[in-house]
Amino acid sequence: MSATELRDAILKHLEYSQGKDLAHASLYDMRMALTLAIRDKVIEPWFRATRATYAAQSKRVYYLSMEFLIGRLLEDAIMNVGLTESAREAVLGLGFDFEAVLNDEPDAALGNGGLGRLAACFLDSMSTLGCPAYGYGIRYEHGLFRQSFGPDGRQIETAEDWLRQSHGWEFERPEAAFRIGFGGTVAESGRSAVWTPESAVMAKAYDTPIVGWQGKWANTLRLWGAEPLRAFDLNAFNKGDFTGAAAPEALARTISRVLYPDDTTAQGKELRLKQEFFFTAASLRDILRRFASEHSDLSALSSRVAIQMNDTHPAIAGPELVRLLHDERGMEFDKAVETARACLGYTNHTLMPEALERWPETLMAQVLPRHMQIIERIDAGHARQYPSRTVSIVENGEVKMGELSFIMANKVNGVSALHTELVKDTVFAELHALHPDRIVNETNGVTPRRWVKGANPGLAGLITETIGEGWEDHLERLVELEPAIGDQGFRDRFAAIKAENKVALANWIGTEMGIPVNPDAMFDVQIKRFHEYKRQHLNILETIALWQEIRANPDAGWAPRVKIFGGKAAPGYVMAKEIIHLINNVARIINADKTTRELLTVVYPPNYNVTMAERLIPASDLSEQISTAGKEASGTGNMKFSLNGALTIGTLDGANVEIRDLVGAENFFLFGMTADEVVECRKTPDHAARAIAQSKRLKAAIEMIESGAFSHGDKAMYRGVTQNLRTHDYFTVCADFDSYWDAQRRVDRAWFQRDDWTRIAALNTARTGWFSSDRTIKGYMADIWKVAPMI
Ligand code: OX2
Repeated sequence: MSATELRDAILKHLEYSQGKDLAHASLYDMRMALTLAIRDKVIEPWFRATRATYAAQSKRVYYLSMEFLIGRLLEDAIMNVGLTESAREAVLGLGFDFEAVLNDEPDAALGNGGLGRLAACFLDSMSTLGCPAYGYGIRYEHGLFRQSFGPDGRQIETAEDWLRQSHGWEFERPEAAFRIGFGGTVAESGRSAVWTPESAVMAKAYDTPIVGWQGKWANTLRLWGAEPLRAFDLNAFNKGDFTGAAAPEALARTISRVLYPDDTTAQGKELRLKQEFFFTAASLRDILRRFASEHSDLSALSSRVAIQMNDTHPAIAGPELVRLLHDERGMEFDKAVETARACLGYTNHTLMPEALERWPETLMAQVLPRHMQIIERIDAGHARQYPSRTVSIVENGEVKMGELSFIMANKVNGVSALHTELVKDTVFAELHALHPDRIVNETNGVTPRRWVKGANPGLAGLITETIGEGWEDHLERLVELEPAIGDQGFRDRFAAIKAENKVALANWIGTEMGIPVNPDAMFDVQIKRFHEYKRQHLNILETIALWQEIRANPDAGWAPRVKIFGGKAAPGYVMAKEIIHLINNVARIINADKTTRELLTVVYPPNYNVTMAERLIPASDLSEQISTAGKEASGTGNMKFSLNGALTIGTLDGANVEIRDLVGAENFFLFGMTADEVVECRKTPDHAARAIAQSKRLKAAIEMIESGAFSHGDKAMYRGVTQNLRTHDYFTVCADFDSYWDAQRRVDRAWFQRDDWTRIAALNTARTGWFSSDRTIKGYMADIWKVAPMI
């Protein structure tokens, strides 16, 4: 499509969809008109893909996820249909700033962090590979909260409202609606049972087409919105009870109102359980309806249907599918269990005990009485089959969703090599012994379209110039860059692109935050959710220690650094919020110190999201991946940094291990204990006190916080953090501190060998093509879903 044709299409939508002429069009009108013109281009591959899948009677993948952290769609879609240049020219020709139009799109934050962003990368890869697939989730009215910082540096949360303006991508599907019940009673009827729910809501579908690279294929992201069965109570209204009249509607809508802002702790909330059942049950009904439109024999279900449970959030899919097959379609119980299992896969994303969902049996029985019975029957069946087993799904009055998912899935996967081994050895050790072929590894990946081509057009251009076209969907081809890295000219270009990205980021930080940063300094970046295991406090302690040493010894050859933090803490996570507060106040004090200004700046832009990540990652020199070993299941940010030519300072945790193997140990700043050593260390009860006594720098940094230096003299302000470090320190910040400090000094030294730094940065890009989510999805297709690509 030429720029002129696209221009005409935009004008048509301005007029007929937005009801505006060009003279009166706002930025929003222009963005919507462009979105609709691009969406039109996506419809054709979308229909084609749907028809081809029906014609081939192909098996379909259903990716059930509570979270899809998609970010903005417009720029990505324009790129995937190959219209970036035409769109820029057309929009410019109509008198609008192209970047401003793209920036007008709200960031769809229907997820918390890695788990949700992984789901979004998977959608992109499934469409790119021609894997017939649906993403199923919840159409939250309010995505992840908006973060700001109060004048004192504390995190403030406000509601996010991405749907305030109409969402240009989605299609409302009033015909695809299912009634989803809760509570009530169960009556035995012959061999099965009849569940009569006490209340119900409607799940209504909203479809967003997701187009793959080069527009060859498009899949559907189907999100469910909750609606009342009846709009409102006219009788109550007529009696003057206006609030009462609207009550059923408000209650029903609550279910898809907000995304739980908690990344790694299970929410013991009835609403959360209802949300999980709501979207899972609606998706399963939709899946069975589609299957029934093509086939009549339900025992063939697993040859046509692969359902992936992204974490345990959709774990109720097991019992619900059994209920649909057994109670509602008369399949014999054991056969229903077998059939369901043959369809289901389960991805585990964490080993942290507090993140493994458990529901009180009483709550489960109250919200989903029939499912509770089915769960008990599945549990009993498993016990009968494996009489020696000691694990069970229901234990101490709780339903353990991890065990339920494991037992109801035919494949269980971890998300990095190390994590998968730990899954086998720890949380699911006994189940693994009983089912030795069930656990497989599928190391995470990221989509190179968004994270290299879109976010870093300069680097993408250099790659194409060097190795030719076609690397975007064959990222393993990045190894072809390696011979070029020996050329001074190539390295200079590589360095110049990084420098340009850094200038752009420095300007943005200057405008947004009013903090001047030196673009020639090392950009040292830690962006991710705030959690003690991710150890942002290790980073800020090292920052304080560094600041002190620079002051004491300003001419010791320090590498100038800009420390950049980004990320949100769950609103109820007190310790993580205290760490955020501390970082902001350390930044305030350090940035005000004229004597160190040239060497150290700390910036923490608020409201980190996908769009901000796209800005920060291409401009980063150093990637901080410093979690306590054994705690970060994989990480995916770590992959984005490496691909964009940042060097990593990190522990042997999650996918860091694989990154280090690929880029070479000599090109990775490793520090800290291994997962096994961490376990050993914890056996010494005073490991933290000992580490503090042995490290004068750590001791001084903690004491400085305790002195009130960052809290206007208030010595008690950060006691939560410091006392925890001194006494408990479960995440072994203290024990790893000196090793981290030493690694940072190795980073300093490396920084001064700038050409060699660039060489290593380029090697990071060249050697990490394996982390494309295309590779990950091919793994799922072959090992778990048994689905062949359609293109
Ligand atoms: C995250 C994990 O913490 C992270 O390590 C991983 O890369 C990501 O999932 C994708 O697999 N919630 N978020 C995660 O786990 C849970 C639970």
